[in-house]
Amino acid sequence: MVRLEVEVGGLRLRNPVMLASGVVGVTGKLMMRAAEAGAGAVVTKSVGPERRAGYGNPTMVEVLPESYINCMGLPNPGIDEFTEEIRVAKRGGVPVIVSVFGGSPEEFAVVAEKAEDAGADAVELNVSCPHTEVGVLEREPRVVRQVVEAVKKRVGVPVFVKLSSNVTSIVEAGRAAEEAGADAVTAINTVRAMVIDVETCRPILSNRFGGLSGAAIKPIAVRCVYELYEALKIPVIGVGGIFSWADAVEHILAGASAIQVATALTKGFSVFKELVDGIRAYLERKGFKDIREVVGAAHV
Ligand code: RRO
Repeated sequence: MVRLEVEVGGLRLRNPVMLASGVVGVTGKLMMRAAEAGAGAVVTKSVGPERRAGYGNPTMVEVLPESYINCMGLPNPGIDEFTEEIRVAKRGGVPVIVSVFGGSPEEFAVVAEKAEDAGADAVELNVSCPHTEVGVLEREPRVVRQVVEAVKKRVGVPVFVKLSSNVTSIVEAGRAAEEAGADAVTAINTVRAMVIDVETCRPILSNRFGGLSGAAIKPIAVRCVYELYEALKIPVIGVGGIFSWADAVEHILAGASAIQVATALTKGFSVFKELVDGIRAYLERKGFKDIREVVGAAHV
């Protein structure tokens, strides 16, 4: 039997396939469904201090096969109302990681503390939304450091930091997170992008800019995971363009201790079992006993 259990930044997972932050993480019931379908952990949609409506439609468009640009605009009910969804999600029986954002380090810390009080097993700091005023500020390594320091002072659960590729050096942001005490980094958030309608001659999305996710960003994500694995001591969680077991294995070979899926959920919840079974079959075929043997194996 191949061992698929992993430990990521102090969190034990029955398998390395997590639900990424995104539209499925808006309700506790949907997160329970992901857990029942085989996810090793679930991450909520990002939640902030106050209710936010998000942007008007259109907020999502398919631009290439299995690739979308979204500009949801951080819609969320605010952490006080969201605590009920966290409690429901916990019934799924796998770790619940609450994705947190705020307009300042202090706001991040307040939201993270409330998430922990509601039962979050870890928090993932969203310092990387590609198309909001919040994200633009926080991508700077200096601000990443301030946000992580503020949150680490306030919570006892593991702190993950979700990074952006929309920077000169993702490694600099990763180093800032690590030095400030982050327990793991997640790479990557969506890639800042745009699509224009040639008939109306206008950008299609209401916010003009959005974040590209899915198959089109996998090579960017794998590159980022590889660079972070090489530079950091803390674990890297890989996300970006994972639809098949081979996509997942590519991230793991680049250095991901666990992986996340979001866009692949457009194919249904069966993706969790397919990925777990596929990773297991790959390890067996290659003669490995433990998934940890292949984490970062692409590095010489
Ligand atoms: O809500 C969004 O528009 C959004 C967020 Br917070 C994010 O981190 N990444 C993304 O692609 N969309």
